[in-house]
Amino acid sequence: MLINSNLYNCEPLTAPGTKPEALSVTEFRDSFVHKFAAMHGKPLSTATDGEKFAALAALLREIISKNLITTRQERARTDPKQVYYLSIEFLLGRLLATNLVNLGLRETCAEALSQLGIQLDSLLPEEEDAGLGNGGLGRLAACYLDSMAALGLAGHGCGLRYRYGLFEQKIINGYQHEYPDNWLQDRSYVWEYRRPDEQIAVRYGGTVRMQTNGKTRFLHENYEQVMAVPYDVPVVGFQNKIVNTLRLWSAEIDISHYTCCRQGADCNSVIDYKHGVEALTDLLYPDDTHYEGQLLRLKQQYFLVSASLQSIVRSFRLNHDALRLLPAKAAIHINDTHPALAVPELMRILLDDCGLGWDEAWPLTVATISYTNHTILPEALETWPVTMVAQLLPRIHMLIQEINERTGRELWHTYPGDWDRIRAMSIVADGQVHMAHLAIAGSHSVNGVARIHTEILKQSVMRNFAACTPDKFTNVTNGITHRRWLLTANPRLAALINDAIGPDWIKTPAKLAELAAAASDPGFLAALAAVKLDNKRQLARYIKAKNNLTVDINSIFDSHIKRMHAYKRQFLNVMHIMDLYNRLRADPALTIAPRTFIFGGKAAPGYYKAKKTIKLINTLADKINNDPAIRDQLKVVFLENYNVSLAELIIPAADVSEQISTASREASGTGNMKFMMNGAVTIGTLDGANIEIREAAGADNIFVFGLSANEVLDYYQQGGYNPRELYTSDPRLKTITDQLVNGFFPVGPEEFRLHYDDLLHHGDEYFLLQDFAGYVDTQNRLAAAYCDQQRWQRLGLLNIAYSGWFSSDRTFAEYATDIWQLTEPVPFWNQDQPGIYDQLRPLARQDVLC
Ligand code: 26V
Repeated sequence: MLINSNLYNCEPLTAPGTKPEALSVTEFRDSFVHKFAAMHGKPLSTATDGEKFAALAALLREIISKNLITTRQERARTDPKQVYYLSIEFLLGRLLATNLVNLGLRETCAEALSQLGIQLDSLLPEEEDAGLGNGGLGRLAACYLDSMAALGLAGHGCGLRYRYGLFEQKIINGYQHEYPDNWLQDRSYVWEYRRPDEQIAVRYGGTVRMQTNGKTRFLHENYEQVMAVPYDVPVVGFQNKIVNTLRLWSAEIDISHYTCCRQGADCNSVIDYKHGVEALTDLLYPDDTHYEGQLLRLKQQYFLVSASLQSIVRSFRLNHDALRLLPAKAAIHINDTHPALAVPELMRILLDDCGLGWDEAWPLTVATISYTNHTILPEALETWPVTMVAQLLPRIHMLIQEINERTGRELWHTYPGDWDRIRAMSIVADGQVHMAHLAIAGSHSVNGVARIHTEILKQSVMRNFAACTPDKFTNVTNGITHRRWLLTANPRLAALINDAIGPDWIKTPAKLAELAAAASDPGFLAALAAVKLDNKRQLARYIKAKNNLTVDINSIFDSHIKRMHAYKRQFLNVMHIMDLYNRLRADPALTIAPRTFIFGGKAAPGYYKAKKTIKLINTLADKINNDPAIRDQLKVVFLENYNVSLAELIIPAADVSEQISTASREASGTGNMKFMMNGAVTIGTLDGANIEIREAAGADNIFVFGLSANEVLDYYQQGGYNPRELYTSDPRLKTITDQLVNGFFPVGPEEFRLHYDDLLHHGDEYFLLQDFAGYVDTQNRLAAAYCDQQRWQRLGLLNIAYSGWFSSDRTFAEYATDIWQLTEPVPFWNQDQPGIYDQLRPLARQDVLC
């Protein structure tokens, strides 16, 4: 096999049949120079990187704008069914590189800039990450936008334009400190289009009066009105000239209300009103211990839902007279329960604004809305106090009560006399509105995000609903966009793959499977190793710059990057590192496969234990990194402010992907898929999508350990777990656990007392002591595999080869055909190559929980 020795100067990554923008290098360069001069009025030679970035983004925006207009014109002509993906979070990250790739202009741009003495790579970090999400749920939404545009579907995101995204994390003395993420820098976002002419009024508070003259009507009066102004962020399709939009709503004052001040009204109340309105979309809520009682969060949810649905129905009515066509022309998808008020809001619009009767409106609502659940963690299942809903949203409250009564009556018919079951399925119970129950009642489809997750939903938290309406429940295993996570984030690997199998995989990621043939090609495996080493070198430079730590690029880069949470078990990883360290200290002659353990992740500001885990990792890092006795065989790194851009740097450089959640707790995980696609080998539990990764990659190509989901659930239900017994019987565990409080760490005995107590006195809820031995054994097996480099590279290669099924193009095609029933063909899915993904589909097994 011929390997392109200069991986940077490969041919443009253009798939046959696709249409990159027709712009030569010279044209691009001249347009950039022109744009720069017009924008900044100064010589390019005196420009800052920030100014060059602004000009480049503006130039791309022009190209994107043209495509946006033609996409809209084409859609107006063909009137396809529209998908609206409602999500309180969209974790976009940066858009410059991905827009260049999707336009087919990355190489053209890099060459044009280099002719001007500018490095494209040095401009990319000038863009602020759009961090409008907490983690997996928000990033998933962003991946889906990319796939919808790539597949040419008329799909739009609907979200909120938070002025501050997820907080910026700084590590000071080992502790997390939170700072506001001022991503807009008090300017406008380079990619967005503000559309004040399409603003929508959203109403809060007030009273509802029933009017009966002939027909019963409900009049909402004395409300406070807030204007929702849309900002459209273009979503560029992959070399297909399609541009969809992510519509982000921003809260602004209703100017008619505001002018009262000048006319002598109570100025204080007007100022309060202004501040209240501006606060509405100021801040993204971090996943905190619970949201209950946080009025502003409920206001945000309704703001998103009301603005989006009014705008959807308005644009539907511009083109269609018959409301009965709504489900045929619009699919409204709610990403978790945060937008579940879409159910009563659509009812409100259909009943109060459009004049339909209940029996017409309800079937239309259910046929239009679908819902994805993303967690079974009880503390994350949303409820809202009925009194709060009634006060803030009086008409919505009436509708929720009505939906509750009617669904209750139907259940009574199905299960006469079974009050316990009916109460358990109630939307309103114990003074709370249960958002998941509302979402299930008002949707025609409910799905989990990995096979095991859907099964657990059907057997536990949603079992009554699944028994009652089994056809509503379905699984769609998550996916990630290979265009961002492989093609854009790992250009060296993408180039190597192109050399080996050509570029068709970019359009049809299932074709990555053709790479498997190279598993016995030592030349290819060596080239793969060289790419990984280059990526590791790049990450090592970053670690040196940020943490002032030198790491060995030939050591195993073992990465654990995700939100900090007890169920994700960063602490189990720490326990293994402590054990390795203890072994090295006990035997000064011991030589191990050198390892660099890389952590990254934010803890919710109110999540005390997760913040202590960050301190624990950093304290351990200080101890190990400064201990000459271990001869640089171990390094521990915590990289601050984990975000999408940092993930794009870490994942291509990782050898090992840590996916070690307590089985049954991680709904799917998506980081696991990104690592797999970049050739990192997973060490993980049989949880979430790890199960399907194992099936796709082959059981020999992933390292699995730990309790099964069934075993965990049995322990939760029946008890019988005895962590103290493990502590006394395994000397390694006794040592590590005691070290948390016995002065081993130079921080005082109370610093990690909570970790100690949770293991020994609070039942070890996440089964760390139980899974420890299996984890250590599996880490040892993994290290042995790494030492056989040929074998290791083969493992990495097979992971890449079988990762195509986890492309969000596959996921989206499943949503499009099974849930939204889009009539338009989904390219590359059910048309070009029927069955190509089916060949890769992880085996459908009955014993999913075993
Ligand atoms: C929210 C909260 C809020 C209250 C405190 C604890 C807590 C814990 C977790 C969450 C997140 C809930 C929703 C979520 O982000 N789920 C994630 O969705 C991903 C995309 O489907 C999936 O890959 C992750 O496994 C799942 O945790």
